Amino acid sequence: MASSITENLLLVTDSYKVTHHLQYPPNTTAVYSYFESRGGKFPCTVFFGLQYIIKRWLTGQVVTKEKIKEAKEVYHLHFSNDYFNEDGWNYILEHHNGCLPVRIRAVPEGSVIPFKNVLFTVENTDPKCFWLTNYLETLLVQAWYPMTVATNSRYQKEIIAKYLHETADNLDSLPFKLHDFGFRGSTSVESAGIGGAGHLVNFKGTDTIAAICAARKFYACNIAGFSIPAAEHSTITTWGREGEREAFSNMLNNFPSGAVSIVSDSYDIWNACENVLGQQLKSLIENRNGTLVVRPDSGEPAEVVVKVLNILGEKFGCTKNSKGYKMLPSFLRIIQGDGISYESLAVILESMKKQGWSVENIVFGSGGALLQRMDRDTQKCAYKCSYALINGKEVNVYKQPVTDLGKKSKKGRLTLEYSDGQYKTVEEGKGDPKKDVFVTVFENGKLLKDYTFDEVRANAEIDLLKTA
Ligand code: AOY
Repeated sequence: MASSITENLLLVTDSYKVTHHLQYPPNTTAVYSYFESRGGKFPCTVFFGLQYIIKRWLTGQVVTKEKIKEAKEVYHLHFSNDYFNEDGWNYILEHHNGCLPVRIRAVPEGSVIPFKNVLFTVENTDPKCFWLTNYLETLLVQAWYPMTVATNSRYQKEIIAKYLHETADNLDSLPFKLHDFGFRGSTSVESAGIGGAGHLVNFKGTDTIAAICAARKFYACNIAGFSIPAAEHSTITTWGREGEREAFSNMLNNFPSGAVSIVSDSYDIWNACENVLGQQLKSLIENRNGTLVVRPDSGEPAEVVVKVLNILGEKFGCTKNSKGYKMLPSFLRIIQGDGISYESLAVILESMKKQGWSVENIVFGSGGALLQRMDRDTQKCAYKCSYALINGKEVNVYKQPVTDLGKKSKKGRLTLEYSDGQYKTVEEGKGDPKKDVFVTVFENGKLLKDYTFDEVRANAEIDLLKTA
């Protein structure tokens, strides 16, 4: 039984690429391509996820007699013709033992790189396999997704850090301030795992177990994320409208210690906060050995959050922290997991601050906007050929469409240089190898560099949290 749509790398490409081996100039012996973010929503991109793709699809004997046979059949039917490069793949099987004669060089995973810089390069290592470099584009460009999730999540970390810095005693709670609710809104278990791991590069709170599995399997991380017991509407509403108080007290009693989250908007969030939690269950909450996290889940987030804080503050009392902002008692917090995105976050944080509430009081949950509401254009990710060897001559290859100069591509062999705290892509092979930050991560079927999740996290850490 096949465990996924296909295990056959020969089928993991766009149809047209199957025909490209017949289209390059005669005597092409090298094709060299690179991946970049050409711009987009965020000025820098967190490089993350290529290692998953390499381990999942490219390492070891990925070409077999059976895979060639299957691909030949599929492409014969698909094109009603025999465009499939059977000889080329048989050559790899026979001369490379089914391992890919390709080199991939990349910036270290977790690096935060300004757009318009090269992030990785790909080239064939056997002159007969010039066609393979861009056959792999389809698969390799899918790195846009974990990178874009990690990037969007990191920019949310930056905003939260800024507001914590202004309104909280310290930044200790930052790693748990944005919790991943996105599993159900992802398009597949695989996507949730990959994207959720992108979020965990920046944070430690997740309900997306697939992300924990991805970090374990592909980044040697024993446990990348944590969670706490939490209610969903069904576990509250099955007690009936008149049973909400009993549903709440049942939660508090069945989880007598530690943090527990109770979704409180099933009927009337104001009544739930003021009367049920703030009066009827007040002493149960105060005497419990842990933190109750109240979860509103509807309405205009910026308004609901402040109103819930005001009610809870009135009922349970509050203090002022070292920055002069209001704090609920330590056994009481809130979590807003509805309508959270990079954009809405800033609005909510600002409205909390304006009304004197420390951001320490809240944790955010995010689903659709964290793992799904983005595409390859969010960071304008692209893979382009920049160099070739044709008839033994080096050729600088580029595109420069008059209809969109933003799509201009780089020329020649590329290095990514770091000096004076700045990244710069140097073109046409003119780079200084001593300043090059690229690492050869894959060559001829072998993974040459294996990043741990801890290394990725350290590379991606925001400046406010960096310890000298
Ligand atoms: N989880 C913190 C722990 C998680 C969740 C997951 C969709 C949690 C809710 C909570 O407190 O309330 C998927 C919606 C919510």
